[in-house]
Amino acid sequence: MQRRIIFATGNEGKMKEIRMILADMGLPILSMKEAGVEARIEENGTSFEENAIIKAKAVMELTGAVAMADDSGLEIDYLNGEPGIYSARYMGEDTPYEIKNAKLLQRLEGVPDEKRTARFVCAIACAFPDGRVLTCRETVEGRIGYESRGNNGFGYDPVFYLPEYGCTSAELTPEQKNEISHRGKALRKMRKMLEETKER
Ligand code: ITT
Repeated sequence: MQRRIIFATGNEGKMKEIRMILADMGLPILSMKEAGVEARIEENGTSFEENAIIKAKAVMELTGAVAMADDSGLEIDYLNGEPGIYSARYMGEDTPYEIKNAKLLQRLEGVPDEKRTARFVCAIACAFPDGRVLTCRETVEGRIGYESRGNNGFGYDPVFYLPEYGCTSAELTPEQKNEISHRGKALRKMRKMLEETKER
């Protein structure tokens, strides 16, 4: 069987970034769609790691191939970590991000700079057919801005302000975002873990 990794995500924004970040991995990275996997996986874990493992294992079991998954989200300190693991489901899965982002800005109206701290979190899980599972987690720290800005990226990027860059993550180029993002850092860490365990 040809060696490949199936990425257990239905999120096109994530998949685009994953392809760029793992471009030099040396083996094919297929989306579920490309692998012909159709699955509605219930993410009923209580942490990013648990949900990443649930998704990776489900696709590994369906295909018999090595499967990876990304579970990620935005934690806003002023909102006690909301939306967190519920980031995709916040205000409903199908609600446009212009509305979700506007709601977050409204909930932080009048909140001063120093209390607007937030981070994107990304947990990556890799599930092997022999039952082993590897996980890792990375974050990127920032603040919730005062308005939506930028057209790059996806999801909450337009309201995630990076003070060191003076812009939101939706105003970074895809290369810049992948260099510093929770997802970029976590996927590079996972690639290293795979190389170290020689399980690529
Ligand atoms: P899959 O489970 O199919 O991968 P999903 O979108 O449901 O897709 P998650 O459950 O991991 O994935 O939810 C992640 C959500 O967190 C995502 O939908 C965005 O709302 C947000 N998010 C994660 N990473 C982000 C990023 O880099 N930029 C903007 N928003 C992000």
